[in-house]
Amino acid sequence: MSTFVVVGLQWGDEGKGKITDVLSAKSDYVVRFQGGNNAGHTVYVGKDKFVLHLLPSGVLQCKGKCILGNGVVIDPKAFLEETQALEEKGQSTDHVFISRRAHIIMPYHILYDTYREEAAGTDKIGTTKRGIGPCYEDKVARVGIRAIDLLNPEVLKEKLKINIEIKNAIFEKLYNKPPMDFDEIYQQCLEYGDILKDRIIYTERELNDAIDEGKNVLFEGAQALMLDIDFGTYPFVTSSSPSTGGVCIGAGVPPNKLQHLIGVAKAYCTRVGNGPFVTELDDEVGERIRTIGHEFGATTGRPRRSGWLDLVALRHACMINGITHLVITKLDVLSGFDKIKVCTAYKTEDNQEIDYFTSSTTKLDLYEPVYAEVDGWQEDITKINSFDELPENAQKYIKFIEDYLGIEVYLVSVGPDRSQNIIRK
Ligand code: 2SA
Ligand code: GDP
Ligand code: MG
Repeated sequence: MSTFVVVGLQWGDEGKGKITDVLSAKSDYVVRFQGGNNAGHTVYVGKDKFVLHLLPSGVLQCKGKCILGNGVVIDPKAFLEETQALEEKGQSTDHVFISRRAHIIMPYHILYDTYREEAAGTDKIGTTKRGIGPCYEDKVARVGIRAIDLLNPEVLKEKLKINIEIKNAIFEKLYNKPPMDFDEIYQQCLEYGDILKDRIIYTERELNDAIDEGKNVLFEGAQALMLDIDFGTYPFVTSSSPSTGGVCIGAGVPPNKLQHLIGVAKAYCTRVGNGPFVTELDDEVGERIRTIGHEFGATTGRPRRSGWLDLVALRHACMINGITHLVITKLDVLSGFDKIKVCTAYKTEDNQEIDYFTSSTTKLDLYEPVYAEVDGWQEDITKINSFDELPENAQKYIKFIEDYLGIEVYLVSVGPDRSQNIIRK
């Protein structure tokens, strides 16, 4: 048995795509277990840039199968566009499959997401408007349409009719928007079913068998723990569980089969979308991090908010995920700073110092970061591939993180390319 789980530990965009790509060369399976095409995972192969949204980032390297598990929400249009774009670049996607239990993002989910965000004004979540939340809402409300339903015209017709009736009423009453046409959506879904029929398979049994047979299976998280529906900065979160625990629900693989729990964090923090961010820098330092780190949404192109590393939040993320292997990415972006700050505690509105992550989002907004300051380094570190060769202060920064979290950093990433990694011995 050889299983690996890669999850994000901050607010997404930690570089999970790159790490998954590197690890997936030896994988027999690469599996997404939550989220949908809200994700943006960037992988560089030489000068070629690939941004994966719905497909696993392992799709480029994995010689076995890539699976979108039951916990993923699938927009068939996005799926077809993404597979086609990869095929046009010479990358086969014949090895990509979808769980029969996965829920389908319908056009009304995207509209609902969009109308709701627009109507919320400044209170909006800042979603990617890909219909993710409304699709998960229908799943939990037990009215969702699953991949398997695309293959059964009668079942599909019945479910779609009810859904469209309800959504049309909501759109008209709440948002004064025109109704959607049942026939158009139904015909489109039948077409999707026809195109995708050979890719829609029974995945949980196959995955469990593969693990029992000792195959390498890699589970790839999208978004990150601070966007987790339960443990993130609710309600400014996504609608799934991007934690290691999410694998069990979103792929049908039990906890005792999950071995290497790899958490990915940036050497600083970013967040795209609204919600609390204690270490956010709204100044030239934040701008410098955003510029050097190219911090712009890989799906929407939105500028990412940026700030210093928040160890209080990171410890919370490591605890919930049970991280066994920590990866720190983008250390190269911090080269050139005289001093680097790192948040070790929060000062509450009544001047108390706390070092745990609170569940109250409104309180988080009032907290101030308590910083430790470490000396920076000036050298370009992008070509270094052994820890001992890193500037002494860069080593000290990594060790500071390890000491605070009590977890060893096993990989430091110093550039976007597959080869720019320092693996600790
Ligand atoms: P949604 O669309 O319902 O999942 O949005 C809810 C919140 O989750 C955040 N979210 C993300 N945060 C970071 N990266 C994501 N993927 C793209 C990327 C985002 C982009 O890789 O850059 O391009 O803008 C992602 N997906 C969802 C979202 O910002 C909301 O805060
Ligand atoms: P993901 O959503 O976690 O997969 O991350 P994204 O792909 O959205 O954003 C991470 C960005 O940082 C991408 O453009 C990567 O190519 C890039 N990247 C990943 N690791 C490193 C690194 O160590 N250094 C630098 N400079 N860029 C990196
Ligand atoms: Mg991303």
